[in-house]
Amino acid sequence: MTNSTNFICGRYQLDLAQAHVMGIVNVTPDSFSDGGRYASTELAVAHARKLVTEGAAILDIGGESTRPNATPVSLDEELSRVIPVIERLAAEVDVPLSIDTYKPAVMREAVNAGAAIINDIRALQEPGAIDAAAAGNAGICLMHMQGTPQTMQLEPHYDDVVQEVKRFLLKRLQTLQQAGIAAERIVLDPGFGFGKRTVHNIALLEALPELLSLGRPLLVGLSRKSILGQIVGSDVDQRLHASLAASVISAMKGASIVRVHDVKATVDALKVVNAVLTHG
Ligand code: 7PJ
Repeated sequence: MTNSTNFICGRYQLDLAQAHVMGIVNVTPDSFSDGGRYASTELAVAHARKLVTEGAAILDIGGESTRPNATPVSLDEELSRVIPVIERLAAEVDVPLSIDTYKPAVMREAVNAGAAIINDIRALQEPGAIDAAAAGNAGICLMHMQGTPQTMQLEPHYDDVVQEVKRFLLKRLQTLQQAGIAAERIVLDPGFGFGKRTVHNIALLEALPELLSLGRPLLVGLSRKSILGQIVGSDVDQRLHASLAASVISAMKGASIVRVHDVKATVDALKVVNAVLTHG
């Protein structure tokens, strides 16, 4: 059965007719503690548990920051950050775990450790990434980015941002299907803030219904991003209300998964959206 709202991810199947919350779990060394790897694993696992009790339908686990100008992390370092967290969570929570990586080796090990979704800001364009993702039955998020995290915000340029993002996502969707990956394993993401100016981000947010015409559910990540800071004029730790507005707009315009830091508040906001969208 092909159904544009069914999302197969590992042993899970999500019905994305309604909007779901993906909670962000960053596994980065705790700069305020000298407890090392054990401490950062414990912190991430505890945070992830809290997000599940707050209603996260998916947890997105990442070991390398992809913010503009972030320092790249080695393969070994990334593995040693994320794999222990995935192993622990796979044994104790009952929501799909997503691995936020573009490295094929991390994809493979994360899936072996229990990850059910591969969330790739490079849309499986690294050599070997398609094979790594195709191997199991993990769900896949394909995201659009112009440039690389190191350079993407220097001079983003588009003639028609919506059509260019749409064409890119369609091409990647087709390439994956040609590699034998079922469409039901794939969700699409316009990649807010990844090589985009404010006007581009706003145009894409407005045009989510157009991207939905690609036939797959949409994932949106706007939580605490600098585009919101530019609109509201607030620092990154003061963007909750702007982030909630962005999640509500995204869901009203058809996004199925919103990737956020503030799970409890977003779950409540989306309950209101879902009540309206399913009315009558
Ligand atoms: C996104 C992501 C996003 C997807 C990050 C941040 C930057 N994955 N990983 N979509 N953003 N799929 O959270 O500020 O927008 S990291």
